[in-house]
Amino acid sequence: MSAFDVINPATEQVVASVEGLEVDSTDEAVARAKQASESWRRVAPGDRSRLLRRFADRVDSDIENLARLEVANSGHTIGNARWEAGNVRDVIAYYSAAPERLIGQQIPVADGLDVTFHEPLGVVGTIVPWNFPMPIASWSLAPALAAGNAVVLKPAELTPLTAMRLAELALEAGIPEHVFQVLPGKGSIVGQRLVDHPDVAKIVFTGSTEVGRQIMAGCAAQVKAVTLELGGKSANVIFADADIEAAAATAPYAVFDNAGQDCCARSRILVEQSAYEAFMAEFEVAVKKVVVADPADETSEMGPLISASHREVVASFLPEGSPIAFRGSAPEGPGFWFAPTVVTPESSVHRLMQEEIFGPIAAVMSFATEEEAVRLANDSHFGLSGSIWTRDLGRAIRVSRAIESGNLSVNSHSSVRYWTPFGGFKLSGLGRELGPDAPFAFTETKNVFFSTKE
Ligand code: TAP
Repeated sequence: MSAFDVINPATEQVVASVEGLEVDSTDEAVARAKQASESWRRVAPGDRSRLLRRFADRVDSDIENLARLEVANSGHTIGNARWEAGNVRDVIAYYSAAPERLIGQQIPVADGLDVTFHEPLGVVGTIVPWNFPMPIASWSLAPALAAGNAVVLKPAELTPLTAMRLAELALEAGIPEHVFQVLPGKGSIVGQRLVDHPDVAKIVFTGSTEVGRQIMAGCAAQVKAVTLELGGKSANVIFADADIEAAAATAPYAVFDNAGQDCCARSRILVEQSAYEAFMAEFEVAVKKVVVADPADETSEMGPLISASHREVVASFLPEGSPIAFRGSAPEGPGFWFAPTVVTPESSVHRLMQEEIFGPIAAVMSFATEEEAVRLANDSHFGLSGSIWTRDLGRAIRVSRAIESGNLSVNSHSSVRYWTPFGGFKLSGLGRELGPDAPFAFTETKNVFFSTKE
């Protein structure tokens, strides 16, 4: 074990010191999880449901504490952090109804009875990034537990604290020991070991496309199931017939929320030429109004970036001579602050239009026709999210069908809903999380034929 410091990104102060696992201790945790999974899968569906409901209740009574931990560890605004803790409660409550609904099929056959069972996989490994430590953890752990699996969760090294608290709450709720374990440590050690370990039956990974590729290759060696939630460079497409005032007022929050460290950030804003000037004028006012301040302050709308090194990466996207249109403000002094910034590159091949920045930089371009809007929106290796603003219903349907992306919203920037499926096209990922079918992704389908011949 080796200890590492957890830093508050708004103050640069040490918040806690955490013991990181090594390969041996990861193996021990997986062995405990494997043993625990044998009894957890046999817990009666109604009892598994009840335990998960109690877990959701424990999270509910700890929301303020979890939120404060996330503000200190991740620099999330207190308002966002409370929403995130509430999202964990709701996700666990939603999937607490799944154990009694893992319904198989009865398929007509001659001379017998044919039925399918949804068997748990055993041990599920989930690897979580630092940008939304709580919700992303719950999106896999809740349906995986509901389907009768044990879960080993590796939080990001920068943000382990809320996941560690969730494991305590699970125990307090009566979830048996070792059914849900949190394993802090390095991705290259703990994460890699979960990928390589033969007793981990599935990996759910959320993070960068680069690491996702390595994980998929590691899983391929063992023909291990894998779900990947990767990066994004989503388009916010605004047609001239839309409510331009509403589109401009909401666009900053669709990209600068969580300081732009959001895989669903609408970081490419495409505006129809005839509305471009009007939009930009209102957008500038809205961007300058974004309150970038101490995330613990109730009025704060945007906090700092996660780390000094990430701020350097974000800043590297704006060398001398960058096409900056305007910027908002950010506090000075300690903390990894970065002011919201709007750029207007001339071509969609510019790296500001192509690469995921994962920071508060929005790129705006204009288009002339619906066809060009769709072409520009699809001119990306990613396909995770996006928005379409128009009052023309036919256009809304045509464009939402034509954009290559897993999650779109029309005349809004809807965030992820736990009861609808979520995931990406192209380099944004593989598989889907959330929605009613998620627990089935943590099972193997078994088909059994019972002969009725005498
Ligand atoms: P990554 O560097 O990819 O890290 C994600 C997680 O993987 C961390 O827990 C990390 O551990 C671990 N990891 C790193 N190397 C590993 C390896 N070789 N084997 C196993 N695990 C390993 O991403 P990040 O910087 O934390 O997050 C930012 C990226 O994630 C962005 O590109 C963003 O778009 C993407 N993201 C996507 C989504 C969805 S839903 N599609 C959601 C959030 C983030 P350490 O902490 O030790 O590095």
